[in-house]
Amino acid sequence: MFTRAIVRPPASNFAQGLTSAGLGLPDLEKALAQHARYCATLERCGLAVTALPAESDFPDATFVEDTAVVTSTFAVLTRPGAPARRGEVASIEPALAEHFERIHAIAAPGTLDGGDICQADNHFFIGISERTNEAGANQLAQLLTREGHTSSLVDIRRVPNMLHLKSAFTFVGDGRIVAIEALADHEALKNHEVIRVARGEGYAANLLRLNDRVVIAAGFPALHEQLQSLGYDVIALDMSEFRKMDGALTCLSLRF
Ligand code: CIR
Repeated sequence: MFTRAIVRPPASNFAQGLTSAGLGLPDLEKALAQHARYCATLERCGLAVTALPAESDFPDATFVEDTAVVTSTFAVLTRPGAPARRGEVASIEPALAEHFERIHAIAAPGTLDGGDICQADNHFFIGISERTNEAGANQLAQLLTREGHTSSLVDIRRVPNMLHLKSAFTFVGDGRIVAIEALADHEALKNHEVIRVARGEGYAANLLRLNDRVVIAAGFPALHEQLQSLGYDVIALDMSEFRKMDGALTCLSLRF
């Protein structure tokens, strides 16, 4: 059960963030409207939303997920792989301190982005990517063991155009992972039922299971129907402006 979320709206210089999408510049007003609908959806799913102030020193700071890994009992401050994003962690810490007594941190030379961490009940998949290195992944794995969780490492560095692990797969609950073709047969997923995302719908693999509902990006009818036919109550959200900055649904919040 998720009861809370932390978000941060995009700042006026959102378009100056990092991106490799090649989809053009985002429209700030549209992004703010999409962000507001995103927050309203979290509330509709039963989460109390804390919105931190926009942070114009860090144009990617709206992607709060990358700054921490949060669970129901503890949090881990990350050390983002992109040097330009490292300063985002400082202002997340006080927000987390209001809710968590135990806050761990990833230390140099480790780097880790929250987008590379996929929790599936008691198990955590840790992506090794352009942003999360082996040192960061191993630090998190050790912390998780101490906290009573299991984890496995998934190297995505050879999967083309994959910024983070959760761009490639996410947990939809009920023992199921929604994955792009390139990772659907990965050894690490052998204990899960894999829902394969159709070619051309890869962006939709990043979805959110929030209590009784599943939130997906709008415009991906095959996955939408597939999830509905499995009995999920699906909400679709237009994510166009965040996609232009390589962002997707999970990136915009920390949920616990
Ligand atoms: C970045 O390149 O860091 C941002 N423009 C996008 C981050 C997306 N975050 C995520 O998938 N968790």
